[in-house]
Amino acid sequence: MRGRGLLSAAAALAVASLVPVAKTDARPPLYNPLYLESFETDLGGWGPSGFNASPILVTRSTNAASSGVASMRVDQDGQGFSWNTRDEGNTTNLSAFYQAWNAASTLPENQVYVEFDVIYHHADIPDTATFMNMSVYMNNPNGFRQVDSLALDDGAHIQGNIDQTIHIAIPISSFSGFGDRIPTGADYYQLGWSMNGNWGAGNGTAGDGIGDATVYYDDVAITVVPEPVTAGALGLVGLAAVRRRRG
Ligand SMILES: [Ca+2]
Ligand SMILES: [Ca+2]
Repeated sequence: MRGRGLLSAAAALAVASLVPVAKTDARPPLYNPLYLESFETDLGGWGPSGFNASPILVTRSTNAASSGVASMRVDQDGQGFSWNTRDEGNTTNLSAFYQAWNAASTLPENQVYVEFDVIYHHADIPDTATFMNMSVYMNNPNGFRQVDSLALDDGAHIQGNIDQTIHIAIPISSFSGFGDRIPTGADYYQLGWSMNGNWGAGNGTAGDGIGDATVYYDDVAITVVPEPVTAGALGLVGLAAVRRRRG
């Protein structure tokens, strides 16, 4: 009897491991934020990219959030890849977003991160899809660079209506291109991202719930890895510890 019980438990575990689980990876930025937008009062500088391939609608929403009560909602009409969102800091608006990029421009690219939460709320994603993912781009007078294949939402989660939140944290050095290419005092700095997936055809209008897929984004941040403790400071701490022990 006992043996059979153990076998059943093992079988249950094996079954459980095959069932997709709800994944909540929402978290505050991992590193020190130069810029943080949680969409609690408005969209900040965020809106449509202006070069989206599909009809889109970008709005502030309280349907889903990873911090506070609100997030940025993007409805895309019709499946496929489309660059949907954008913020732009420039020498006219001199926004917090602009100041953050200008400050980041003087740092090594592997110490500056783009972070945000991607919220897949499956009541707003057609069950026909077998995948959704995204690419992130940055654009400034030194060029357009991107990172692809981020934040995968697979068919098991989509068809099972199992919501998940995925935290993105990518160093600037991982964007395609090479060298330190964020210019200081640039005319403009842009950041944005795409949606992509195979949920079927649209009807030409975003936001009407027909042929649309919807994704929410929250806590968009530009962050900096904290300064490591210098070897000199570590040496002093070590010396103090030795002195205390001897004393
Ligand atoms: Ca929020
Ligand atoms: Ca539609």
